[in-house]
Amino acid sequence: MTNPTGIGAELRRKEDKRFLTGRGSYVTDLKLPGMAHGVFLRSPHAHAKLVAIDTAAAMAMPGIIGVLTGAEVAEDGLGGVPCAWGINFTDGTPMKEPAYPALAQGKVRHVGDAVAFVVAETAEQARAAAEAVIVEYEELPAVINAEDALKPDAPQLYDDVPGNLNCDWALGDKAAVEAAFARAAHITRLELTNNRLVGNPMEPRAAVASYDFASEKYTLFSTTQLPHIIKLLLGAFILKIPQHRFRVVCPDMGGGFGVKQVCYAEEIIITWAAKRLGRTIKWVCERSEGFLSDRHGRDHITKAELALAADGTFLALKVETIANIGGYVSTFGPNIPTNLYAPLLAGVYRTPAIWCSVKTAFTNSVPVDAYRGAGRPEATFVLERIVDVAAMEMGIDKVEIRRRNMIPPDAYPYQTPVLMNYDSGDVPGCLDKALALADWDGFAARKAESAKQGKLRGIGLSTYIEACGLAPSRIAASLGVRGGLFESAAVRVHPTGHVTILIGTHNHGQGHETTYAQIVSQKLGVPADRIEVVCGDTDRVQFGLGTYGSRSLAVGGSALSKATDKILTKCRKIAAHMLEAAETDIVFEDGAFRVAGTDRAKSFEEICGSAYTPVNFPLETLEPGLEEQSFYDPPNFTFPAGAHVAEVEIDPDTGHVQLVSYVAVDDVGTVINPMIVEGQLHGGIAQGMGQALYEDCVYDGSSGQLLSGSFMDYAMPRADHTPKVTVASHITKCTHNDLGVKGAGEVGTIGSPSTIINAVVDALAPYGVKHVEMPASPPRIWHLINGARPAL
Ligand code: MCN
Repeated sequence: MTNPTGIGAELRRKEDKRFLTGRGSYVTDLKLPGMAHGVFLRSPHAHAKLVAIDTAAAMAMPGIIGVLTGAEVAEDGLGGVPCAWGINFTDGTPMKEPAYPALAQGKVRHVGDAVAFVVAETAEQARAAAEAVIVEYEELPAVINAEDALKPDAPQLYDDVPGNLNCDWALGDKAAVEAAFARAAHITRLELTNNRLVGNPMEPRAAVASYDFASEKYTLFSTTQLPHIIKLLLGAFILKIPQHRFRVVCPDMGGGFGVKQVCYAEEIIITWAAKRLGRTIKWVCERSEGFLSDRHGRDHITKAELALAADGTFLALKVETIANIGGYVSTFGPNIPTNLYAPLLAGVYRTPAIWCSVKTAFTNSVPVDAYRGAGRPEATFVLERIVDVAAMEMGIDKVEIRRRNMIPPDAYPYQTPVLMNYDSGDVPGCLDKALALADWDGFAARKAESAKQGKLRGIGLSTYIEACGLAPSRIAASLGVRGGLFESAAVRVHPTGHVTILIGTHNHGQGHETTYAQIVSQKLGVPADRIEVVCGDTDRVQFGLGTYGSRSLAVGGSALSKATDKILTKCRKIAAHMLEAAETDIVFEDGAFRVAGTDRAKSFEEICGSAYTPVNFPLETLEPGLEEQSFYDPPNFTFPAGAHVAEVEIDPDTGHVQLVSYVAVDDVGTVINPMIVEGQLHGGIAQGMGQALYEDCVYDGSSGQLLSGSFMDYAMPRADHTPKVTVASHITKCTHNDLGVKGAGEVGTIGSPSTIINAVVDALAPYGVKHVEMPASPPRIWHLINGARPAL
């Protein structure tokens, strides 16, 4: 019998009822007794010496409770903002990791760097007092562009980081690549930039912190994707307090997109200040403040070369990237353009030799960290762009060149030359489906139709593969993760048969309350509306490493599956005892435990009730209660993959690009909820479209001022920019988790920028255009069409 709320059901999201009726509970909604309000005073300069800070006038302002600066931070020996994932130079020495004080000390290194925390009875009073803090700066020259930062005469951000070089990192076999280039029939060269982005989750960051002097316990409510990691990093390593005296809670959250997966200076300061000032404090980030202090994403400059045989077979790929990591090392910062980038440069192709070098550079800009896809969209962009250019240069059809080089389904498991061992996949199958759904062969007619309207039409194709489901601890540790990367889930079955799931991932838009309930519903036969999911509270959930890297289902869901199996095992024992049968004779079907081949059965609810009323139990062998947990560390990443096709129309008079259709065929393994996966795809593709066509984080190169610091200058994609998106599945199951699942949270963002830019370049083929930088904005396209230099 099919379970209407089990795996594969198109169940509407359980959590949406409270969101759509305004009953969500967000950090910003919190009003705690005696709560004061904090405001961060931020540097207006990109690079300056902090000469003096005078807080006397601010301390005399109405309602003021305290003004804290780097001096107090130093006085209390408070540790700096931590990095959880380090990288090494090619000679094995660790990256340069200068101190990142939570309030600036001695210097500021980007506009928006926090210099003081002002606390008052109301937010207005705190803002007014912050205006009264007098900071004397001595301005220094700034550097924003990562390539410039590495030049010999560039302004130096740190005395102990020569040449602003955080790390010079490499992966792959350079000698093999050079040998392949020496015998190549053709070499395609491409220089490209992956533009800097601002995440802009719907809900800006916020935090409320308190300290209870009786229990000596801190509580931090924060908009974070990883409450337990914050508890560990901030509690154990920065505040140096016992773990049981620190609770971190993230209730409902309006999106994260990677921006909220780091340990922020603001979280450190507000928690420390709550005790130091003896008050519960709330801080809510303004949208414009978020532009200057949320982690940014991407920002690469790359030179890529692809060596090919005369028939278009890929022989080797060489990639040299300079990645901007901003003014400080962020929690996962240097790891994104290295470990999450270079190992994905093989894509879905059998390129025998790959070498990638990455220089990570400090600049006077906001620190760069994860943004949806984190490293993998950048790799896909390099690869899928250079493949298109190679096809163009060699006169080979762009579908055909991909087919000739693709890993065939029977070659899995497939070991790439850059670390990854793909366990399963069928990208040629995805490609066939995508081309059919997009009516690839009918494009010429549509192009002719557009031409009649005076429009240029282009079609673009891209494949992708990504590594997600972050864990595996052992692989992650070998790549520099400072700690494990597993996940935990507990299943508590109540005497009535209702179920509570306690899980270490965090739901902030992905629909976990629904999909986790579906997994348990499938296994226990309990309808999903009798199952609740608890996450985001370190005092309630045993442990967890949070949500990022599309890991929640593959790692958290697998832990949940294992914990639920343990419940079933115990239920069988109870049923065997109650039915006076051997445990091996008990089968579980249609919601009841039955003695095989008989009509003697006990319903799931009866078993649950018995678990809590064990009067007749053999208590020496069977414990009362029904609660199990599992800590799951997978053996490998999961590798979602797919093929996407986009069509664009360009107005040659204005340079405006309209995305007119988009087809995505993805392999995310077993689909738990097709509607949720489709929603994840739609959101991810909209974000990729944002990067390809609209969004650009622009600094003034000399002053270091952020020019795109509001929604007036930073163009977010809107609903009316988005065409109908056709989503389809082509499934191969993950071979190493029980559910056969791969991640789905980032695939849309990974596959779409290259697909859309490939379509834009195709439309501009009559003008001999080989590459278009992102975003393909109207001025940039207009200048390309009109033969002038590309504008900003
Ligand atoms: N799913 C499924 N079947 C699959 C794969 C996934 O039904 N085969 C479901 C999952 O059960 C889950 C959702 O799809 O409900 C996404 O699952 P998963 O791929 O495990 O990704 P995570 O839940 O770990 O989410 C993280 C991912 C990332 S890294 C970013 S960034 C991102 C994203 O998800 N940020 C988001 N999607 C987002 N969606 C919203 N609304 N808001 C964000 O901030």
